[in-house]
Amino acid sequence: MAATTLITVAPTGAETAKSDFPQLPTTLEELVETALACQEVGAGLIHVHVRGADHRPTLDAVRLRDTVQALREQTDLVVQLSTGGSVHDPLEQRLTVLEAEPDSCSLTCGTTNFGDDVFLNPYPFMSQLYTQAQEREVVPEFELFDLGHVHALRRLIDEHGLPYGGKVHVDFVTNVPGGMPGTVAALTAGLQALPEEVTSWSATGIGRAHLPIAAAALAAGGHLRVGMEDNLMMARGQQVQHNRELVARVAELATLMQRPPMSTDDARALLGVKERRRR
Ligand code: KMH
Ligand code: ZN
Repeated sequence: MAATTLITVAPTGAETAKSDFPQLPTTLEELVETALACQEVGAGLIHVHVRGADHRPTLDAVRLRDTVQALREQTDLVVQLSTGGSVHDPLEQRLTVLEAEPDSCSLTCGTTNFGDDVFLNPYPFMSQLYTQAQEREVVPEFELFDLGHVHALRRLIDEHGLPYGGKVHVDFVTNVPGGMPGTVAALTAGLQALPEEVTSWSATGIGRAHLPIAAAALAAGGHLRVGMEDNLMMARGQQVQHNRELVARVAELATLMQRPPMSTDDARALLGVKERRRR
């Protein structure tokens, strides 16, 4: 079991509207402030969805590049861009995210129902994203929403070999309406099916599954993802005011479990990311 815990913060996502939740960080200034505050309390990696001037999700190339650059210059966090985008983003445009040269990118291992929408990830798209990430020396994080996604990861590794950096890090995204439930049983089934090439794993629970999945992941030796992308409530009737609160809460839990937050240097080594910082 890892002696320390990688805490990923997913501060924004693509689903919540700024008008509904004004404390959601959507501008670059808010994102950098959030990243620094989360780093301060134990985050090692930031999973980023970029918003436009209208606060809506965008895959605009300039904004993506500026965001990566600002986070890289002003924080020590591993910078991961979402290639999932929003359910409305075309596959072709989702591939262009890699041009912004993030340290890491998400790679969802299959199509899934997503509430009333469909989050589309056909195998040829996954395969293209995998090989382009290898070529561009970007480390993928495999997002697993369902048991079938674990099986698809096996196929990707068999067909294309290991990702850039030689590590295989996966993240179980549980409790999406349409994906695996946020239960210990589902998480355990996923863990038992992981390919032996997997070197580390984390988990998140959407909404009410947030805390139970964090506790289960810590107990099972995994790492954690939290953030407003996944959960907007600290408790019933108590909204999250800042992503820092979610990171600080699980950092405390991890410390209590004698697996305190991992340093950003250790996070880089764990994931095998390329050194792109100019310092
Ligand atoms: N916004 C979801 C449709 C990812 O970032 O790669 C997809 C998502 C996964 O959030
Ligand atoms: Zn995401």
